[in-house]
Amino acid sequence: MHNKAERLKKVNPRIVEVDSEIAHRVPPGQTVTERFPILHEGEVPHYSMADWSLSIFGEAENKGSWTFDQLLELPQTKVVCDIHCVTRWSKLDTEWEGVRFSELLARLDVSPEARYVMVRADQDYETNLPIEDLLRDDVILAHRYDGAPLSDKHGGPLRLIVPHLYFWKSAKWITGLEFMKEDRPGFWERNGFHNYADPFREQRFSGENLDIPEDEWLKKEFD
Ligand SMILES: Nc1nc2c(c(=O)[nH]1)N[C@H]1C(S)=C(S)[C@@H](COP(=O)(O)O)O[C@H]1N2
Ligand SMILES: [Mo]
Repeated sequence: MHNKAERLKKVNPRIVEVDSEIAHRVPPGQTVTERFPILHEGEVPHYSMADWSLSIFGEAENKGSWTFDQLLELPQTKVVCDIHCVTRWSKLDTEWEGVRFSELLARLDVSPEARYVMVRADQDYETNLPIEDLLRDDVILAHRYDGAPLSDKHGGPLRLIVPHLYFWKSAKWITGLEFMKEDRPGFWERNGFHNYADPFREQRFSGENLDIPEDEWLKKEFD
């Protein structure tokens, strides 16, 4: 671990060696960075807020859509959490603000038979999660990061934050929530990644390990 951090530090001076008291917060195989990598499929979308909405599909009585202002009228929550990307970077103590998924769910009258959600997002991105996981207190639809409106690159105007799973489950640029009785794999889940994605159990892949070099994320864009 020490050697790996030393090696990566030569490439990127802002890799952090964590104190032993907080080492338990870093999942196996992860390196902590102070920077904020920017990772996604496709181009960064730009929206006109007058046209933007979040749509509800599937097993819910209250289908239809929510404007940004309607979401802002719901109770707002701040979450400070660690995030872990499957490409092996983690970032500690990130601060987000938005609406708890549970607050929105309470207003949707979802069928008791619905147990999964497909989170739909731009650009042609989707990811699946059990509703049970989304009901945790620290799962939010975030529109602010680090005290400022969420930037386009990091998923603005609205992204999901699911701290306890690998960060690909935290879809940026969300456009809809589909409530489902049966589970169905999302974009990365169809492409070799684990269906559930617990970083502390290193649930990176569903079958054969995919060969992701440990420093691949260092070649991407950062804030
Ligand atoms: N819409 C969308 N959301 C996405 C992705 C994507 O490709 N498209 N990539 C995921 C992955 S793999 C990661 S690590 C995080 C990266 O978020 P960040 O760019 O804010 O660090 O977004 C996740 N959400
Ligand atoms: Mo990722």
